[in-house]
Amino acid sequence: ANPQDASIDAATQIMIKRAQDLGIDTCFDRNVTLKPCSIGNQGTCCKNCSMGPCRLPLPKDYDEANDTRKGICGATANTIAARNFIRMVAGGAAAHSDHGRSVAEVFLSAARKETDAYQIKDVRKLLEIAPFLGVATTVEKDGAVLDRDIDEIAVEVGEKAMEEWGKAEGELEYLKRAPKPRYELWKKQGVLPRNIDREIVEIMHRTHMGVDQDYKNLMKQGVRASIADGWGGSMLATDLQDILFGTPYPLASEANLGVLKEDHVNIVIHGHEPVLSEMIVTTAQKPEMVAYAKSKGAKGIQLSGICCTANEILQRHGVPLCGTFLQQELAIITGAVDAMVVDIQCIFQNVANVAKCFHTKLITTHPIAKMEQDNAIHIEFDEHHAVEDAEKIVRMAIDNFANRGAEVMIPRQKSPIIAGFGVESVEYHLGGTFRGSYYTLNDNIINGRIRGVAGVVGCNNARVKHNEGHITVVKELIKNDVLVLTTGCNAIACAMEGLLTPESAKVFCGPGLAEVCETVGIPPVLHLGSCVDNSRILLAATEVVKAGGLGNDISDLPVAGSAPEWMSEKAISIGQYVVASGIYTVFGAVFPTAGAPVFQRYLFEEMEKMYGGMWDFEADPVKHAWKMINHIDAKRKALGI
Ligand code: BF8
Ligand code: SF4
Repeated sequence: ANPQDASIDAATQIMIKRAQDLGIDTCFDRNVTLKPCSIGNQGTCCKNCSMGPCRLPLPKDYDEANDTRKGICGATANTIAARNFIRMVAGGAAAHSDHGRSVAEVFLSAARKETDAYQIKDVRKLLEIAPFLGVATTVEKDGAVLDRDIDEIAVEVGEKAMEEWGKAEGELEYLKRAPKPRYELWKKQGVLPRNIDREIVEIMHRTHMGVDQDYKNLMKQGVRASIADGWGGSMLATDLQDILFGTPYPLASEANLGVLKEDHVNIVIHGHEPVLSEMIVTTAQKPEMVAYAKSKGAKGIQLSGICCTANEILQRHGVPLCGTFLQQELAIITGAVDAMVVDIQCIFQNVANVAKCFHTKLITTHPIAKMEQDNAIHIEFDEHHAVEDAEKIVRMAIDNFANRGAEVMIPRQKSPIIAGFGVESVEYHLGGTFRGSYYTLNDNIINGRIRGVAGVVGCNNARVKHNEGHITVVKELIKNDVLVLTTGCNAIACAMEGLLTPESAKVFCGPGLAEVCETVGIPPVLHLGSCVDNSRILLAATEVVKAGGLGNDISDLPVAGSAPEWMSEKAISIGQYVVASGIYTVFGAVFPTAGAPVFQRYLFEEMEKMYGGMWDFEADPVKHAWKMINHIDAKRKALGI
């Protein structure tokens, strides 16, 4: 790969070149040598039974009225594409929700005081979410209303939360967090999730050979499972993490490979679940650990993060971001990483091969995510001996400092950032004293200083130039007075590019947005956390609806969603719950239904009539942004503002 074609980021280009000089292949090189299958790419390859794979590419002379394509069993391109699409939803919803379940389990053992490694940190948030799970926060005694014991509330919240994954009857309690009209709409459409696990299992059943053969009915289940992710598993993950580890508030830090320090022990934490990373952060800050590092000749311990774990420990502790999804191999190629600690999701198996070329210890920590390579060390992390596990990992990294080779090369690039926004801090900065908490934000949207709000999120994808889509889309939006909320790898990309600072408003924003950012002192791009924290975007939208003046439901708001460089199944699940929540959502890179135009039209057009939100696809990032801006303008017009 030519480094200049592979990424817009200088540090990334430098490290790709270094990898090539050292004869180590990275995803950027494999992107050149490994071509994607053009039929799978279109979503029309079915391998759900062994009579296939049945491959139905879009013919050159495609004629919709005479589309006779079918598999051995007769499945049409629409059926196959819809089945594949909702299996992606199932994969994504499972990943987010199983992460949420792990957090809920730790939460419950903390509430029951079975572990002293974790405690309830944010009581205010506990009391805020309790009613949504049907847990009372007060008791009546002798005619007086008294506050209920916090420990008791916490245990009940934990138990009720766990039930969301597998209750026998009823529906998800947590859907009560959505605006009422949205909830009623889901009810009318018959897509209220019963419990999180069941909706995912039902996708696997319905897409098994010979079951559901109507793309509309398949999508109904896709929508239902995605809602169980966004308003269920992901939202519970965010809220319970906030209660256990603290609700984020804005703080300063730095981003990009340049945060690694040559004279420090570098521990890079990579993955998704803060249950592990929180403990490593606490441990690495202990004076005895720092002293131990010094005894081994280092000046201290430098933690940094990759992927969503990076966002989690950034937003709560200010730990710097080392890089995005596509920079995971490059971090090791600096030669300065003494340990890379991984848990679940978005971890390249090739990091083990790269680690072999250096002194880096690669430590896997999760029972469901191991590697076959023999240099991967498995230290299973468990909430019951979390402190010991974390100490073992940190000591291993410190002991490894002395084994560094001569060939350390850390690119100097890093950018200052302000991160750690959330529903609460947006309220603090853009709230008002009358008419609801988001009044000032709504007021600025109504008076046009802020044209609209966009959620720009999601992955990097080695098939497109690293960060180019992310940065072009976001810059075009803020230039046109659209406030951007970001999570996931888009947040890291924006951080590296210097867009997460209040000062960037003057340079990159249109006059209206610049004025608001300057007055309030916020960046034009607000970092809201990891991918499960897209639930913060849903809740912020709900607050905007509640504050009034912009319609009655999320679908009335001048807002849009985007994932310019998506690659994961999680992104499809997110996209689908955002659409089902009433938000127009544009994806870049490729769209996995291109081989089934009728089904694709269902997603891009018909869905709007059902949910007020719909999918779209645009690979060109400037056009991509303008599709969003045009949608925002249409919503403004409909509101008469
Ligand atoms: O959950 S944005 S590449 S890191 S999947 Fe993965 Fe995509 Fe990054 Fe986080 Ni989200
Ligand atoms: Fe082919 Fe049908 Fe089997 Fe899919 S389920 S592989 S379309 S025969």
